[in-house]
Amino acid sequence: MSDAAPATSSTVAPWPSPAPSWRAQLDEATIDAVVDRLASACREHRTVVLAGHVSPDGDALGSALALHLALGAAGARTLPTIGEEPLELEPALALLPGVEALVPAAELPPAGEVDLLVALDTAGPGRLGTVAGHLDAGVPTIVLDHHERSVPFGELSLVAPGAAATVQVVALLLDELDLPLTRDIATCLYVGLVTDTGRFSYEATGPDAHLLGARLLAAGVDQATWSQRLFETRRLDDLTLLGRALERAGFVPEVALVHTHLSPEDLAVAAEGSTEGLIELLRTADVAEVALTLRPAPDGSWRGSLRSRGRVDVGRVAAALGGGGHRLAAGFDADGTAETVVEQVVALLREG
Ligand SMILES: [Mn+2]
Repeated sequence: MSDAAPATSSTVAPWPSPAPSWRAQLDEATIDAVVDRLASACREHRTVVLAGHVSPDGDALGSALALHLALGAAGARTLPTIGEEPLELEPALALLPGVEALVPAAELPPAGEVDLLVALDTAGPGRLGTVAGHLDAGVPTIVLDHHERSVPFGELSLVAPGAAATVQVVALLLDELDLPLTRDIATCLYVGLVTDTGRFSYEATGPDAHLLGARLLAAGVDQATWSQRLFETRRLDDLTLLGRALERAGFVPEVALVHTHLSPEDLAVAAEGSTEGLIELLRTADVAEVALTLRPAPDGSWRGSLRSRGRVDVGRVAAALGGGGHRLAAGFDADGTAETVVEQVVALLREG
């Protein structure tokens, strides 16, 4: 048998190593510099603002709170924050350990009294919301992120587009800092990991993401409770809206488009309802290559959302309608009746 032969059940092959492949995307000297900076912030009891992006998700908030709990216990004066007011957290995220320590951005100390700003899961300075004022005022800034199209900013930047979540970068640093992984810290990291990987299902979810998940479970994360809170709980109004939208779903076979819209009356009936997840649900239709939802905006126009299963570039369609996004997920605003907007989308899909 030659060396090049693939492993079969009769050959003895080593198990693949789950080391994070994305670590190669980071500059080792910058990792060392960030670790040094965070270690001295703890040693010297420095004031460190930890800011996730506005409209925070599990990854942004989990990253900020994990660092708050870990660096705070090690001596730093940590101020976790989100640069928007009023800050409305998803109900599950409002239960994260350390969430009570969140500081309203308006109550942060002035820039002159902040030693370090850590920007988390923020693809650009704009995602910091009002906390960007501290960046502009020259507070030394560390950026930890995993967004593909991150705008480089800050003095030290660790951006790993290959990582599935920013919490993976945070976990790497906590490891390098040799800080203990408490159950609370593990819970914050786990919530970021499980939400940004779509429960370990998205393409960017590598073996190392599973390994980190295993380490977090070993630290005592109550995964069943968090899974219920994050993925198995919806407001009744949300379900009412989803029901109405699904009942109205239409199909255009020629371009494999499944589409639906909500009316202002629907939104009035379920005033607290969110259509979060509707578009992904629509895309699960076996006949769908592309899914489209239209939601009425307060000014009488439509907010359109598009999703593709992979073959069709919906970013192109949204751009042609004056919107934006990327290949698999995009959005646009449009005027007219729902029917005419659907017709425009169909015409653009036909061109592609
Ligand atoms: Mn993220």
